[in-house]
Amino acid sequence: MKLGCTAKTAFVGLTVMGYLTLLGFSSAPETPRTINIVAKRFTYEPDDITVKKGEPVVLEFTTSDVAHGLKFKDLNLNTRIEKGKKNELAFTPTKTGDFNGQCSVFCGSGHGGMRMTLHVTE
Ligand SMILES: [Cu+2]
Repeated sequence: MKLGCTAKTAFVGLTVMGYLTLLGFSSAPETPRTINIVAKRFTYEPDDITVKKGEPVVLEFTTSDVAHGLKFKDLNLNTRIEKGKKNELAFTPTKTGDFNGQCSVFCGSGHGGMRMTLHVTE
């Protein structure tokens, strides 16, 4: 039957897409990539991340001690990292380069040195 055949083809297609996704190939570039980052006095783990220009990304922050923040002045991004919750910063980089981020919520003596580097590649 024609309809059944189409359904089967669609199913096989979806299955192949599933495998490709598992292998790290995504057929849906609009699905944001998630990077988990843990903030603590006075660092981020990781503190050096690389993303691609035009690729939507979600930075998912948690703090393991007090509230922190993260600000990329040159990218006009700023977020608070509150205790006991996941703090998401979603964006799509539109320019390449190396960007310096720093904690934007006063968190103690090392606050001024709490930094992160974001690399945006082509
Ligand atoms: Cu701070």
